[in-house]
Amino acid sequence: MNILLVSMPDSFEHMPTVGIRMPNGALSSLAGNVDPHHRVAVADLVLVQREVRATLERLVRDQQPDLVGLSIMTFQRKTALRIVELLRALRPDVRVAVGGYDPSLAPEAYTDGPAPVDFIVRGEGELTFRELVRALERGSGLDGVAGLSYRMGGAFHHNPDRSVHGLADGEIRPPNRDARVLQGYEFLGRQVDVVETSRGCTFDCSFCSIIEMRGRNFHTFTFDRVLADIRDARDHGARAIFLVDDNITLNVRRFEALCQAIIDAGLDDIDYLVQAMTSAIAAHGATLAPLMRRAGFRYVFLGIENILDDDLRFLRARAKNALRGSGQSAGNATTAAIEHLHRHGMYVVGGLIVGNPDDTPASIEANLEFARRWVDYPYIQHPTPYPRTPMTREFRERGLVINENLEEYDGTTAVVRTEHVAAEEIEFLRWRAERWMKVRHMRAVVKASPRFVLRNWRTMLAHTFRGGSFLKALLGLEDERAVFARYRAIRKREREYV
Ligand code: B12
Ligand code: SF4
Repeated sequence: MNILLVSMPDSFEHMPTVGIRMPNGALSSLAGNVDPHHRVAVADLVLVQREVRATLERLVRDQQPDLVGLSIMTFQRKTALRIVELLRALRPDVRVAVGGYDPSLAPEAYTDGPAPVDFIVRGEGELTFRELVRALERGSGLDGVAGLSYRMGGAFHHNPDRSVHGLADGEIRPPNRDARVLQGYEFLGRQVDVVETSRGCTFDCSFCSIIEMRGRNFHTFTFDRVLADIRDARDHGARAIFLVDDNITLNVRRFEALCQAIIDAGLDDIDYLVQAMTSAIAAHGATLAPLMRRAGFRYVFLGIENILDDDLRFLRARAKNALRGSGQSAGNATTAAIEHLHRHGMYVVGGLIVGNPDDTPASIEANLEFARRWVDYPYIQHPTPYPRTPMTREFRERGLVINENLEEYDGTTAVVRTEHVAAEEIEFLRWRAERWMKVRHMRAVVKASPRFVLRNWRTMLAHTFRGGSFLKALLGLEDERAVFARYRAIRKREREYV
């Protein structure tokens, strides 16, 4: 069978495609997990953001797919449905499967409406998709494929959920990177890839989709497999690797051992990026941070979420930000974590969420000020009501959701207001502060990737200051409100990918 797997082209503010174009880890994993006699092609459409239609036309012509699989986040739903329409126009008999967070958590969006699909793979996909492909090949029934929803006789059938798979048994095979048919993955001048070492998380932050997606659990791949996967990514050209684990810092001793294993295997010539909890880094930084640095870790995305206790309570993120054993506030765990990372030469990407229901201009400003002072690259978002998260329920009950355009649910568009501040004002405050934090980080990028900056500094500045000009902003000659309005209009136009 010919299978084409695609991820959506939609990107968001903090992932400017001039310097950051990541592969979607789900697709190469799915490609590695169908039986080897199938011909699978993987296409990350973020690599061809402005040529989506032409690329799909070419891929459908070249690959002649019998089955197309789409990986979709919520803010990509509109693009995904348009792509389904396009695929049906290009190849009327093609069968379409969707998977990922949005189809898993809002399957109804894909069964009715303008572009109904044939199959929805809910939750973890490898085994469900493998079994789906086998059943289609054999022409056998689909009712035994756990985790699958499928169309039959005009109606949609939802099979029971598939339980989350333990990862140590080798049943989920390694990714197949040879299936990729588009080139150009990049993280600030280096070819980048993604690798998983574990899946799941046992916390339950109210904004996070992961708990509804797979429950509260934590499963790990063996180090042998992880190291082989890193080696494979390096053999395919990667010089930067993002470990996309949901929460690798749940087991710090294992993480330390992994760093040591990376060093011992000579895989420390790669720049690693990772997501981490502040509490874990604060508590274990003295031993963990130096090991991380020796293994090659360069950027650490810290889930700070917020520096105020009331906000952390709302986000259900107090425990993961608490400085263990001291009973001190979350802010303290954060600064202790940042100090450990900085002491060992790593950069902190600061994940903060501003615009929670009871936020005031002062509470938002307190977080922005913290980011200015402490983080190297800001990753500040607004709370976004993704399907079925606890946070979504609360925002809806309090009547605070002001925007139902899902393509704007990208994290940097404020689609909810607070009890005290309008959504647009929240977004303005974040936008105004973040531009300067991003410029400041360019110095570090120059040091690490001078050639990349030489080639791209104009485009990078133009992206950060779109709607206005860097020079005018620097000289204080711009009308910030007018530039913000133009920036939002540009963002709206950018969202038209197909
Ligand atoms: C790594 C990651 C990123 C990375 C890399 C993204 C990439 N290119 O892959 C970066 C940092 C760039 C990123 C950015 C964003 N992300 Co992100 N990200 C994640 C994270 C941590 C892990 C995803 C991953 O790779 N897992 C490993 C793979 C193997 O698992 P998987 O993706 O779940 O895929 C499995 C199944 O879903 C399924 N599946 C997936 N696709 C398909 C397709 C088919 C056909 C089939 C059959 C099955 C299938 O099978 C796969 C294998 O089991 C998740 C989850 C989390 N804990 O926070 C969030 C998450 C996916 N991100 C999310 C969001 C919102 C974003 C952003 C919009 C904003 C943000 N919060 O940062 C941006 C936008 C990205 C962009 N395109 O510009 C949300 C999605 C919520 C939703 N309902 O849509 C999540 C769930 C986090 C959350 N807030 O809850 N992200
Ligand atoms: S710690 Fe991270 S992965 Fe775990 S629930 Fe919270 S945001 Fe999600």
